[in-house]
Amino acid sequence: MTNITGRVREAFRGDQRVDADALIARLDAVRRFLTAVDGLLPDAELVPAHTLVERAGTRLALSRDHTVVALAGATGSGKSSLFNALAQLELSPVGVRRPTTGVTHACVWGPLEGANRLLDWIGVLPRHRFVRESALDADDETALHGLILLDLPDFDSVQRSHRLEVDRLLGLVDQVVWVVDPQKYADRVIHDSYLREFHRHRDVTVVVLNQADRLPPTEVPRVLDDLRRLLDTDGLTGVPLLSTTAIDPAGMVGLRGALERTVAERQAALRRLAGDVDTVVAGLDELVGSARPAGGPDDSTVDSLNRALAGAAGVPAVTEAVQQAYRHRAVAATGWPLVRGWRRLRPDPLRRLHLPGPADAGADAAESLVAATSVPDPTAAQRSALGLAIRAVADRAAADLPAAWPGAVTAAARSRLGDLPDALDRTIAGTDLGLGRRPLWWRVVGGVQWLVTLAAVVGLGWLVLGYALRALGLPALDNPMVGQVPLPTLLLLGGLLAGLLLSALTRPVVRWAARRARARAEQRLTAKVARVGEEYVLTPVRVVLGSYAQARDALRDAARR
Ligand SMILES: Nc1nc2c(ncn2[C@@H]2O[C@H](COP(=O)(O)OP(=O)(O)OP(=O)(O)O)[C@@H](O)[C@H]2O)c(=O)[nH]1
Ligand SMILES: [Mg+2]
Repeated sequence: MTNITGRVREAFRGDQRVDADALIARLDAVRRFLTAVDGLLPDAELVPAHTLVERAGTRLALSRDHTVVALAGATGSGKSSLFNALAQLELSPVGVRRPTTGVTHACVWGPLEGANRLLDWIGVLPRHRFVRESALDADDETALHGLILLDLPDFDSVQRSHRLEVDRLLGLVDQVVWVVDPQKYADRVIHDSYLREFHRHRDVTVVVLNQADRLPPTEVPRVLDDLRRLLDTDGLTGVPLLSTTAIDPAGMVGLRGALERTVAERQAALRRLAGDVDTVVAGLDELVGSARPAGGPDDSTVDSLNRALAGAAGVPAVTEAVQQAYRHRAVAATGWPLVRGWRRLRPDPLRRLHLPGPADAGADAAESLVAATSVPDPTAAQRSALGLAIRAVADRAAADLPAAWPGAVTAAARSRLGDLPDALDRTIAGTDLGLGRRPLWWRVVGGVQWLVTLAAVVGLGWLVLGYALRALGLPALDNPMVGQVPLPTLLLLGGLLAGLLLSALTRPVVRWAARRARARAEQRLTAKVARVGEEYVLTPVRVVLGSYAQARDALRDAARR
């Protein structure tokens, strides 16, 4: 599985500009991703993406003319001193007692009004907001107009509340100036817990080695080299690294210049959010794969599902009943008339299953049937076969998906399991089993049976009459002869014989036609049951696969710088 964000990391942009529209499109893509996976993936994994979408939307809606820069670092590194030196006012207390700064202070260059909503959102209390705008030095400070500088508490604080405040603010500001001092610049806390975490925000990261005056001048380049090496290990190659001296205006020139450039570019907010999108996309990367998955399970898995559904729906029992019912009805219609009457006394096999009998047959009439059939409930074996077939559908459909998805696919495949028995039963009840019309040949054979029976009865009557007349000594009937056989005898024996012969000849035809009726019913039922499988099992699975494809495309778009 290739890494979508790998491309982002390779294509580090340095000072490349971030286009606001492109950023908004990437954020929209993250939003699309979240919509696509809603309810399918664990919420916990999506928290950073939700937070980003929410934060970015707010930040972009607030002033884009302001750049929020935070001074962050360990206690005593000189954040407040730098803050005051840049403001050229004693705004944030600098002390010897550690930690000194407990709440964030803000200094706004330019009018406060525009920045207030931004500071409300960031959460800097009004009494800790200051304005760096005076008529006297207005020109000197013009280059910093639009800057909102924050003096943060210490992130390595013994006070838990300080750390929480720092972590919260680091998620909101546009740029971070990490302040380190010669004693603690190699401290593990700053590198492991903070700088390394910010490697996707390289283009909004500045590192300053403050208190440079405390080092012999020849030592400064060596310490800077050492710090650069550590930053490279942190993944922060190429970030601006400066030395500063807060107590000397000359030692502030580099940092001031860097801030002026940041303010002039008005890119920090966009770059920060672009870095956030990179981070979020990288975190979501393992939730999507590289290959586009197939649209659903393969044909043979679907066939197995349909077979299992047919078994659970009682299709074999119904088709068996169709075959029997065909024979029953065919014999009742074409058999020897005496046998027919006896046949009719026996119940119709389809009626026993509460399926359409001869009178109410026909697809339209049957389609409206909602009442349950009496098709036997699925056996434990049929139920477990269905369970396995559904599982196989989910497994095959999710075969190419990353680890987070098979669970959602399986849940979708089983989501309507509870509705399946009723749906299958309604489908069976609503299927035209093909026994609605009485075939013409039944009527022809039935008619012939009546005729030959009639002939036999006439022959019998004739003979009985002849005997009776003879017994009474009356003149005998004149029996016409057919060849050597008298006509009444021929009618009786011929009629009986023809009837039996016709029955004997019809029987194999009925059996053959019953098998055909069964095959036809089986075909119809299987097709209808397959539709139930499509609606209740395959469609929910395809919906999840569709969501996956959308999520994957969306994340791809979000990764594209
Ligand atoms: N020599 C020298 N001392 C400095 C410099 N910057 C700060 N200091 C001193 O270092 C100490 C700490 O400075 P602060 O500005 O309070 O440090 P901080 O980072 O704000 O500390 P917290 O608010 O506790 O997080 C103070 O005594 C400052 O006077 C510098 O550049 N050179
Ligand atoms: Mg401070």
